[in-house]
Amino acid sequence: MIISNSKSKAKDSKQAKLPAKESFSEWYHELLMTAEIVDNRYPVKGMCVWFPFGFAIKKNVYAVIRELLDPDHQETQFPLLIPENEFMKEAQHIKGFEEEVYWVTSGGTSPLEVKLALRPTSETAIYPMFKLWIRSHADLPLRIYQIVNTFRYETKHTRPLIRLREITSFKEAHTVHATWEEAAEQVEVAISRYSEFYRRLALPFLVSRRPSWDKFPGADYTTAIDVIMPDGKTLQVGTAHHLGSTFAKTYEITYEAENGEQKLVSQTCYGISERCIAALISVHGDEKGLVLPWGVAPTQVVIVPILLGDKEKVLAVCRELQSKLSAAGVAVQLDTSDERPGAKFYKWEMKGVPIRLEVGPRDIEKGVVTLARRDGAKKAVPMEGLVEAIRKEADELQTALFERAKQLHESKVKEVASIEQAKAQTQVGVALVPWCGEVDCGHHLEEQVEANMLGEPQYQNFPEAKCAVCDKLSKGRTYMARQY
Ligand code: 5CA
Ligand code: ZN
Repeated sequence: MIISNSKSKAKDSKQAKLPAKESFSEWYHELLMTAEIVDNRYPVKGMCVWFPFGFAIKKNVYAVIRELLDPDHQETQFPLLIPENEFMKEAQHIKGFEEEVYWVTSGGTSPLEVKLALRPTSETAIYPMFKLWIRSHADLPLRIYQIVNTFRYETKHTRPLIRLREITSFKEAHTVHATWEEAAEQVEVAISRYSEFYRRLALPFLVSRRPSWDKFPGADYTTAIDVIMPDGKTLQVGTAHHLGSTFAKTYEITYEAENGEQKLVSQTCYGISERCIAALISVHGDEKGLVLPWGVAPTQVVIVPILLGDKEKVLAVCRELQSKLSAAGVAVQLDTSDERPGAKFYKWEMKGVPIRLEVGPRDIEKGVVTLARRDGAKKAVPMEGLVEAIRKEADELQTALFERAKQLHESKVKEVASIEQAKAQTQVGVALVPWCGEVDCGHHLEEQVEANMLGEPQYQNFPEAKCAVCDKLSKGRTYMARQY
């Protein structure tokens, strides 16, 4: 057991109390340490250490991403270092990342002839290779992804999992297509895979098209997924970019079409980072700690023996349950440590374990166990058919978590008509603002509302309304929020 901070010395006997979730920032930082997700004390700003327990959650979460991408993407790995000449080829891209790049300038005591960039993202590492790999239409579409660390010298306030200088778990997918339209379809596919991913985490989200001034450097357009955090600020937890042929031109990525013509490819890229874990723990967690959906919990069921009366008998029954569940593929732990049951409850609640089974002499007499779900539901369940009962509870927990999160999400999004209303609403959540789509009106909105434009909601239609700035009638809307 890792001692994560000075307070945890006392946590054996008492409930490790987190700050109220209303003080979200304090709650978040305490939770990361007390539940042993990441340790922010590493002596380089913006770089965190995964505790083994946090890493176990991350492994499960990224297994879901892999499961969703693997049917039609190939996982791969490119080098971390990018030669300056390759990095400096694409002007728009340089402009976007110039201030964020770490450079390697020497090998030992010898200055390098060509400086090497630590990838802030890997377009400029991957696309020179795509030029070599792609010859003809038969090589398309090409879809690859890698899960790697990337480095960004962020100048805004850094935060564990949210704004890092070393992003440890950057999942970046890069696809290549024969036409612009096919690439546009791929962006939709990316968004639907990400949507499924966040549904698996029981997280509601917004999908919007970023305004032109906030798109990815070098992209034709950017579609983004945002989660509303408990304090009403939004966290961008995934983006899909249509790159058009911008990089294809720069890196000369062409293919021979069926008629023998050489054509430029169209490309997309889409990414997710450990921000998904920040969203997961922030939305579902409570003052007792983490609340994890069944599918990503390192421990899905914990068995706590209530050692009264015939202790050996109780333990024997617990062990039998443990092996039964384990054989059914459930990640189960039997807690035989010598803490009191109450202390064990607190400990496993902090770890977000979805289901706790309490087994005591009286339960055994009745042929039941006491099942407590992390969202509070508690009941006696017959030992006969326990595996099925647990699966049903796991499904119900998933639904309950999603419903609770959805209610909160919906309560934080409000349609407004004016700049004043937008300003008030973005203090507590997300404002849906009528916007004619003009760039000038957009900039005016951001300045006057003092919040960011997330952009146009996707897959929704709205009736005509007056633009909050110029009064022009249009069906256009934009989400506005204070962003992490
Ligand atoms: N090459 C593209 C697609 S892979 C790209 O780099 N897109 S990005 O810049 O939008 O990054 C992808 C996602 O990574 C973002 O949507 C955001 O969720 C996450 N991200 C970006 N910067 C950071 C950071 N400093 N710390 C943690 N996550 C980050
Ligand atoms: Zn307008």
